[in-house]
Amino acid sequence: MLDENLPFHSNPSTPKLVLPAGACDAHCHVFGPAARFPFAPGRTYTPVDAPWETLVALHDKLGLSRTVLVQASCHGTDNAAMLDAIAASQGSCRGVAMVGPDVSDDELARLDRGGVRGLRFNFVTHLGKDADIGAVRALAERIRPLGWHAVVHFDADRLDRLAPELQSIDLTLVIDHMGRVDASKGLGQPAYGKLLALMEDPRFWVKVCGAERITRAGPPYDDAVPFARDLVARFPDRVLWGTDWPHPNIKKDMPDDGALVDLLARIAPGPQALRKLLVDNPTRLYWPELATQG
Ligand code: 0GY
Repeated sequence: MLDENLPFHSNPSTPKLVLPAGACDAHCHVFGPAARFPFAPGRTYTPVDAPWETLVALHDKLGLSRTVLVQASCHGTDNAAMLDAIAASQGSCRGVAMVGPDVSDDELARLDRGGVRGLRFNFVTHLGKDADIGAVRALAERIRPLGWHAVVHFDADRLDRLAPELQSIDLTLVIDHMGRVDASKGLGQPAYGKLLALMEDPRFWVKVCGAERITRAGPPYDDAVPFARDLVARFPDRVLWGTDWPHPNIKKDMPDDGALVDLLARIAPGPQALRKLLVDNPTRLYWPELATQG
């Protein structure tokens, strides 16, 4: 049975935290509208329509001025909705695409011109079949000359198998949603230790969003926030954050995006940590032409 997603929060709060100029939502999605950008036939869920205009209005309210759209499995390898949004953004939006192993060089070049700066690979049970690691490795060779990176989205139970495979890939690798560790098991759990071990390798980055995904306690995510805070403290120059709007596959307690922004006061306390997380780090990865040296 195809899962129908819940609608996103209808009236998110205005955050109390004032974000730095140029703050970037480095993980969110546009979905559809289905009438214009149909969903993939082989998808495991049907999202709500989540168009670019709605995301822009949300970002205005939250104090975010730049965006990284991440292709989600419900659109498969058809990146059209994302490319359309990037084109409308006048340079304030970049993207992470999904492609098949047989993607042509011309298509990669077209995606690059369209603002794509990375490829995403899923290793998540509820999203269907895992990406083929051989294909990931082959694509890594092809996208390195473009200056792209790979975003890897995995369930924490894949870490034992995946860690050595990912370590053998010569590319910057960004881990989604804090490696989807189970927050209720605490910072001392083996899976989190394995994530930290991966992060010791400077090629790895991690997104410290996803508190609403790794929590078992629910809002205000007191079990999950310590993981994000710990990662920011340990690896201040290789962390990213995003809203994950419109929150695909969240089954209850649809997040208030304003409250997610306010969590940043606990995740990245102090202006320097916040600026690295929201401005400097996403600039280096997605707008390298604007990054200052040193
Ligand atoms: C996310 C998380 C999810 C969905 C996808 O590709 C996807 O469909 O990533 C999820 O279901 O956990 O990053 O948006």
